[in-house]
Amino acid sequence: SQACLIVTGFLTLSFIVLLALTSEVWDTYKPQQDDLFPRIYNIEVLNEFPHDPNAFTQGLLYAGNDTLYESTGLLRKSSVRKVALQTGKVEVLQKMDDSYFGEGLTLLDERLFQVTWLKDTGFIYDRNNLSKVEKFTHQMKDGWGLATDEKVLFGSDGSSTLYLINPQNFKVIGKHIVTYNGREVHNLNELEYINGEVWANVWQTDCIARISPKDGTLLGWVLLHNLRENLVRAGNNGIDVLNGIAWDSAKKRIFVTGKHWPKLYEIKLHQVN
Ligand code: DDQ
Ligand code: CA
Repeated sequence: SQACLIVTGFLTLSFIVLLALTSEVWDTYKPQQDDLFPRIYNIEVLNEFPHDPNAFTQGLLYAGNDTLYESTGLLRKSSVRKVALQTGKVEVLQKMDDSYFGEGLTLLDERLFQVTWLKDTGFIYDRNNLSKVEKFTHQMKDGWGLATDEKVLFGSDGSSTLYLINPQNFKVIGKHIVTYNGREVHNLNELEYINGEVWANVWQTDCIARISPKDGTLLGWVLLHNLRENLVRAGNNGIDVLNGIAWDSAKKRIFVTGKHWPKLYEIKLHQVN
């Protein structure tokens, strides 16, 4: 009948209009190149090494020659250490004054720079004997992470801000707020400068954020939950969070550990997306 024809015609027309609209919507929202960021990585363990389970790791770096430097926290237990990678043995230990809580650590011009928790005081140590050579004051809200590209210091204070700091006078020369999906990434903690990026442990997560030091763009997320989960499954119930990233630029090795972790891992990344 005629009514039937009209209904069929209307339905066909609606369908065509809907199709056109959908494809237009798709054109607008289909993934763009930028949506490939951030990249997501999981990890493979290439090697594991012993790590002092008494170390409440707050700063970690690799200094060549299978040698790591580590800053540890907790009141009355804070320290700076020179550690042998292969054995985990602490070769030189500098205990901090009882009132200081050791945090981020980095090596620049043969000197170790360290910041401390809940204070704006930092210390500089001689890399060989770990003797304290200087004390400084910084302008961050707190002292959490520290790293360097050998020109500036990168700092974190537990907020979403990545600081660029002049290593001569400790003035803040730049600041970037790190965001992901429009939200600030808070709790930026231990840092490492790796191949033009700043990597940051995000406190109380098993994730490392890969950040552009140019503008704070979040370039990627590294997912490391397996490490802590496997340690707990193996009976290490007292361990705290993942914390501590070190980079061997010569051999391109990435090391990670955690607070009170009995192991330190060399890892390799695999991109997931
Ligand atoms: N920070 O690394 C996130 C900057 C500080 C961690 C402070 C953890 C305090 C633990 C206190 C435990 C007392 C037994
Ligand atoms: Ca580090």
